[in-house]
Amino acid sequence: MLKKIKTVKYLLLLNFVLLVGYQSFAQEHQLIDEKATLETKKLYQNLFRLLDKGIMFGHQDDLAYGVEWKYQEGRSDIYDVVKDYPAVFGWDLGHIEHKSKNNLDTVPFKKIKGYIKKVYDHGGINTLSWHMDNPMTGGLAWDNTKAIASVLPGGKNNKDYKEWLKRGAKFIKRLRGSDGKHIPVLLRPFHELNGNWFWWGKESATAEEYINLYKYTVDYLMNEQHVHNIIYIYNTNSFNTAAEFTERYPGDNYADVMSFDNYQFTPKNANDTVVQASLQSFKNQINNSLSILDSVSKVHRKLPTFAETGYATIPVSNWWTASLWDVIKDYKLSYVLVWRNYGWQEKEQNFHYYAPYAGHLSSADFQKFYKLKRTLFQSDIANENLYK
Ligand code: BMA
Repeated sequence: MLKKIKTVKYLLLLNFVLLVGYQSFAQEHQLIDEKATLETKKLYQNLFRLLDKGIMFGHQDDLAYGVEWKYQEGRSDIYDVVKDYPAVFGWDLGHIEHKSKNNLDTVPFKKIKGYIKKVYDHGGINTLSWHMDNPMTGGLAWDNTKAIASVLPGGKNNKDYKEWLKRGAKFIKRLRGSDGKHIPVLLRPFHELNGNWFWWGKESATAEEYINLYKYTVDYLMNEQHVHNIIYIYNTNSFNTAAEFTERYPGDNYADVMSFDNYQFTPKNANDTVVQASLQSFKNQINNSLSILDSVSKVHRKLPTFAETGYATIPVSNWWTASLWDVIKDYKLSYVLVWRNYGWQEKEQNFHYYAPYAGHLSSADFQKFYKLKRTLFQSDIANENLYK
């Protein structure tokens, strides 16, 4: 009798242990790359954890240059305004496919590598986009001549395309922190997929072609080039419905993060009424997109993020708190990233920047944005041990 009770007790305990074990396993967020490095897996888990804490702020090319300066050690337009760095840093791989020394925006890859290391050493996050040239014509990414069929197996550019991917893979694999570990990066291949401006865009590819390109690329990086420090981001441009957002989704085995890009625009010399209307329509649009992203990413158990946004030259002084924050604050988002602070563009005869710099008309409001409890900058995440 006693023996029987002991066996029952033992079985109950075993059941309990298995159940708890299973639950914690089920709660783990699995990367698509089963062989991802430990640091990459940890980062992914921690990014989900941070959703409860707030939204990280990101800036493209932040450490490389800003409005009216270039390559000054430790400088950042964001730092100049709030005495803190962004939490997320974006970099672009465009032209790595040609083994170029510099990326498409003339930033040396050697420098990018150094910045990525610095960010990682300080506990920050790096994300990569890749404005890859058109493999059919050799033109820029914006040359939307059809090209996808030519790079897939059987196509005449398949061999060259594999070589291009190999060059990107080499760069990513060689990213190491001071601790000697491979630095995990969030890669956003073939971004703004439903726009019509890139050769992988909606105008130049069927949904099937896009999905094949995306899958082929991920498989090649992961299984042929053995790159295991990548978290993959699925990224659209603006959309209105969930069906539109997921039309070209490659599937749960091919993306870790779901995201979109969406900017605010106002026509040149717009009067106040036009500006106000555009602020409102931006908010409505983003609100709708975020609520779709929120529910779709939950269903697919993927990390939601707002991969690119901004308002060129930020001509509205309270844009950060009254427009951007006001619309994103109600959502759980990993980060929001604004595009690069290039400065004066000679050819276009206009300024090109999306973050404030010291003395900019929106910098006081950006300081307010910085002080909000749920906006996260480098100092907020440095102690979060995101890679452990
Ligand atoms: C665009 C602009 C371009 C740049 C490209 C890739 O939005 O900033 O000047 O070449 O991104 O960074």
